[in-house]
Amino acid sequence: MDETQPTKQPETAPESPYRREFLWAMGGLGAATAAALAGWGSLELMVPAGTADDWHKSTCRFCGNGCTIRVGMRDGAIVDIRGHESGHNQGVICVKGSMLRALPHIEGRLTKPMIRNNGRMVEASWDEALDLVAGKFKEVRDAHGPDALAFYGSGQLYTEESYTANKLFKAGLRTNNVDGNPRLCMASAAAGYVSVFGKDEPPGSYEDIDHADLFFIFGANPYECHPPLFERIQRRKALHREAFIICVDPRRSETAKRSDLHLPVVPGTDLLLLNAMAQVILHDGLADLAFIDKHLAFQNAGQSADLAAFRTFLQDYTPEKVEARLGIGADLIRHVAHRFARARASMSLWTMGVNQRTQGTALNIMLNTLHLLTGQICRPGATPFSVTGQPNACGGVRDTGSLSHLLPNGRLVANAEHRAEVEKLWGVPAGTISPKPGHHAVELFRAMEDGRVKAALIMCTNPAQSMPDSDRYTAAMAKCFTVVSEIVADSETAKTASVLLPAALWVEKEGVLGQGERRYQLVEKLLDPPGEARSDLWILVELAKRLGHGDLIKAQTAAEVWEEWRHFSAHSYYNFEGMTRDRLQREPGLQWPCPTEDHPGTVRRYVEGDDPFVSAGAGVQFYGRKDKRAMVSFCPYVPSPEQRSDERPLYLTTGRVLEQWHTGTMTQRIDELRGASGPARFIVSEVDARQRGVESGDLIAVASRFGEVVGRAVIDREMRPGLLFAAFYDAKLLVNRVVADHVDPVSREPEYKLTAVQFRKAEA
Ligand SMILES: Nc1nc2c(c(=O)[nH]1)N[C@H]1C(S)=C(S)[C@@H](COP(=O)(O)OP(=O)(O)OC[C@H]3O[C@@H](n4cnc5c(=O)[nH]c(N)nc54)[C@H](O)[C@@H]3O)O[C@H]1N2
Ligand SMILES: Nc1nc2c(c(=O)[nH]1)N[C@H]1C(S)=C(S)[C@@H](COP(=O)(O)OP(=O)(O)OC[C@H]3O[C@@H](n4cnc5c(=O)[nH]c(N)nc54)[C@H](O)[C@@H]3O)O[C@H]1N2
Ligand code: SF4
Ligand SMILES: [Mo]
Repeated sequence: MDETQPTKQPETAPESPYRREFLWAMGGLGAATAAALAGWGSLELMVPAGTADDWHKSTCRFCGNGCTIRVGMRDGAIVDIRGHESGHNQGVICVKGSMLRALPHIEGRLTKPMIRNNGRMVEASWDEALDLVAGKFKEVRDAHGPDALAFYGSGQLYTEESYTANKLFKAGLRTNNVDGNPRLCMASAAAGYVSVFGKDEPPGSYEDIDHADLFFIFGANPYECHPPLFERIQRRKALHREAFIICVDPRRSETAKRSDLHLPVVPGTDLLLLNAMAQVILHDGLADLAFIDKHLAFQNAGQSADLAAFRTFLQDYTPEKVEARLGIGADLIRHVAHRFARARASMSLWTMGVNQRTQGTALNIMLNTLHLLTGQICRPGATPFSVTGQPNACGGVRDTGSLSHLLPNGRLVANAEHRAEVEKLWGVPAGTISPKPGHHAVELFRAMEDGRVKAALIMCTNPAQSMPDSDRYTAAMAKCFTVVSEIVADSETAKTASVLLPAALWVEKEGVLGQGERRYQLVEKLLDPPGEARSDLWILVELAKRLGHGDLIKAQTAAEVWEEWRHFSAHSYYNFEGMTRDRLQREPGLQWPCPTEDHPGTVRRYVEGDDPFVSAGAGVQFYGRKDKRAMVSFCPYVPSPEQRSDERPLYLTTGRVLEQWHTGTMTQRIDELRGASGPARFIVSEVDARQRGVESGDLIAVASRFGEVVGRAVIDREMRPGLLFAAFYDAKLLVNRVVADHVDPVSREPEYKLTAVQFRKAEA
């Protein structure tokens, strides 16, 4: 293993900081202002460049924006972080990225393996811990079969780690119970792309922002969640006056406040808007009929259909028929449909307001469909774009097929041909991979609850805090033999673990991250991990040996796994064989397809001259499906199972704030970030608060049919009545105890965005 020697690749120093760069580091111009207003210790960030002795190209480990950064080091420690000017993010990073220098030193790092003994965690050696885990896994498999085992991973593991875990469990232990937090996040986006294009991952790139005239931001809050993207949109607008930003969000989010038009839809109803826009586009002659004729196919409930049938289907969704339920007037719907279709280039950007819905797949299909109907696709600036949450949900999990129904590069567990291909590439006997898809995330925790799953390896995720209906699933984990690989000793999940394994984080290990625009970037090792912490790859390799699968998991270092995986990809449309380690070290990321070492990577997919898989003379070709057409499916609106009633007259919606990452295990331990966001609170409207005699700062009890939590309320004048918002970063609030766990029937992603609740003033 290359665990001991940092693989440093110094670069030249960045130019000295100037004001704009400082603002970039603050998370976009607007974010800088917000941070200043929030009393953010802004001087913290003004470490002048030059205090560092050497600089290293790296990648931020937080969000799916995947910012390329420079890490400044002195005397073996990280002293500075800057955005990399040659990166796709053009030097821009946000507050979380700029605080990465503090990450390795957060309090409470786990430095030794721990084993639960009579209810107490006691320190153990690696040999003791790994022998115990391997022994228990074998015992469970022998007594109950391989499907009593499971792996629950993360879009924050490196590609080499997810790939190895997937291979070990599916081809070694022979269970497809491999799932992870991308199921809670990107599953609906992936299901949408596969349904429409036959292949996952977006056709366009961030670069499209520089060409778009209309930004259709739908169920996303990039001002807080992807600040450099929103800054790029604002820059486009500053340079190009016609650019127009529409934001569709029931909440007046920070992004909505900065948009030209905010459509505050009734929570959970926005498929009505997309269907109505399609109706208007076809009715008012705004469709690109030549494009439709050449490139699209239609289906209704699995049966082949046509454009005429689609028009008829949409008759139920005229603006007049949807306006009352949607909460947006018919004229405004028409106006938006016309703007979308008529813009020179329209770009849609969407995230969890769309994916985390029981109609998440349908919403994704319709967002892609609006672009197809109008020909707003495969041109600079014209593209549907699902923005990704985690730094490696795309590269590490979707592309490697590390979900329970998938095999690498878009192949399916249930498809015999796909299994045979993968068995051949992995060099295992035919019939090794089980034909039965494993459990998706929610089902996996239910299987722990009722004993179908008896032992699980959980890596780089904190489901006790991030799963919906979290009390239920925390109890389920406590019943199971759970092995948790973590960087801190006291995450909510670590508290339930049978065995805790200390993990190296970010630049304490090496690996590839694949962000949201098909771009793969290398993170090189710059620091040694504390104590006995080891990389997740090392843990998987050592476990494989003890489970008798050392022959299968031959590649043991990140570089060796990457070589195997790069060649594997050549047998698919995900081909990135041209991304050698050497290129990834030199270049600030490459976008696949990238089949050869001299290929520059693909900015626009399905476009001739850019995408190497498009046939000569085709212009645009949706080659992902056999008929080489994109598929439009009819998507009837189905109301959410969570409906407001007299008993629970409000919706709780949940999400994120700028300075905090997910369950807060990292960002809550960095003073500047914790100070900036403060503790998590329930944001309530003035009307709802007054009705219940609640003032800002009061404790309230919020109850759903899943549970009750008590937390502080903050009245927000701009909050719509009937809606509450809370972020889930605070272990003292644990809002997911009340969040509903209904899933989308196709993607199996939970509907975090809608829970019917009541609240009342609570006593201290
Ligand atoms: N600061 C920060 N940034 C992050 C993360 C983080 O933890 N912190 N996490 C990363 C990850 S993994 C992810 S997945 C992304 C998430 O990024 P986003 O999806 O942008 O963020 P969320 O806050 O989850 O939700 C987005 C919006 O959905 C809206 N919404 C709720 N219900 C509905 C609805 O019915 N319709 C519509 N149209 N909108 C609705 C909410 O009001 C919210 O403003 O962020 C990534 N970036
Ligand atoms: N209410 C509500 N809940 C949600 C959502 C929502 O919008 N609302 N969003 C969902 C979404 S989109 C997502 S992506 C999930 C995220 O949910 P989680 O993945 O559970 O949240 P994280 O805090 O990112 O958990 C990562 C864990 O890995 C640890 N860690 C960090 N680096 C490493 C490493 O290198 N190795 C190992 N082994 N451990 C490491 C961290 O300390 C942390 O405990 O939350 C979901 N839950
Ligand atoms: S958190 Fe996201 S936006 Fe912020 S620096 Fe990191 S990758 Fe960039
Ligand atoms: Mo996510």
